[in-house]
Amino acid sequence: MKHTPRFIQRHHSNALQIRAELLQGLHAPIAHTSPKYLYDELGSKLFEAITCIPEYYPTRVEASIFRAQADALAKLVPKQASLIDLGAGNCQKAANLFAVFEPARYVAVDISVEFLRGALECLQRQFPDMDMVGVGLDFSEHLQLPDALGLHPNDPRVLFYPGSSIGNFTPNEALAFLKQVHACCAVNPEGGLLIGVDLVKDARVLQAAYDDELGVTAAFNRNLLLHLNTLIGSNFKLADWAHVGLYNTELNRIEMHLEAVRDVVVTWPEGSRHFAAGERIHTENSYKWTIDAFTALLHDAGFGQATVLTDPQHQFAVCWAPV
Ligand code: AVJ
Repeated sequence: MKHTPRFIQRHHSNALQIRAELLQGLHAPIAHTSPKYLYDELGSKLFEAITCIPEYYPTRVEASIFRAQADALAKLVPKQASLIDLGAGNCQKAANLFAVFEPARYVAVDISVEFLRGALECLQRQFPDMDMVGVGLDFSEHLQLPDALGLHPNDPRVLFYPGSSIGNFTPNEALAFLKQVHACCAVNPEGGLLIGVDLVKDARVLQAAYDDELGVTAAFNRNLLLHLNTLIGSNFKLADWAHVGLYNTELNRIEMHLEAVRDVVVTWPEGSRHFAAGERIHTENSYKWTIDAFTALLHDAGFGQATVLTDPQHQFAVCWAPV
């Protein structure tokens, strides 16, 4: 049977809520924005470019683990499952695993549904027999898959959360999120979670990965200002802001900030804010985990004994956590 992809758009927050959330963050003593706003159309493309730069090892190392451990993964992950890809982006990581997992259905979930559309249509042409659904959904607060998906409770569910996106959550938020993921795949005892996580390592390696020489990460971060100008009608000027990517060794996290290079006043329809030279907007955290802390987290979220696959240098880990 030849399939065409279906698309479902969930609007969790309307323009007014987004505006209120952003303004609240911009007015806070330490201004901050949610990392999800890094991903407008250009932001998603810039992130794709990041995955190609020499210093950004996570994507490459994770792919090498998937390649080297394909046989082990084929034994762990159930076949004919619904493969639910959280933050699918260009869908390439999941597509590379289709031959290993033989999913009956592919559900691509991403906040940027427009980015998903092209990727999924292209993929459907390569795999005409697979049922494919694209879901535009912000699952960062609540993971609630729409009923319209028509997922059968009897089909095993494999949730796929690669790339160390889990690092955007604080450890407490990560626990709450993984509990929801567990509830989602626990409908069938064969289900589970396949997740990628970036590991604690030499600060210089981490720092370089988030402050690359070519300046792609800087462009990705600074593009947020252009997105904000569109979203709230502000007048951020790129020339006033510099990218900061640093490793916070106490909290085991990369932090991205935008730093005012001079005194600036930014205005938008409802108000304005003064930023002194050197003042920052905190735009992202990317937590790094140890294997022990992460397997404990999976256990606390309700999963069974996890299998951890890693690269020879222990830079990155891929974990299969059965329900
Ligand atoms: C998409 C959240 C996994 O934290 O490494 C890359 C985002 N930010 N460079 C990461 C990101 C700056 C990325 N995640």
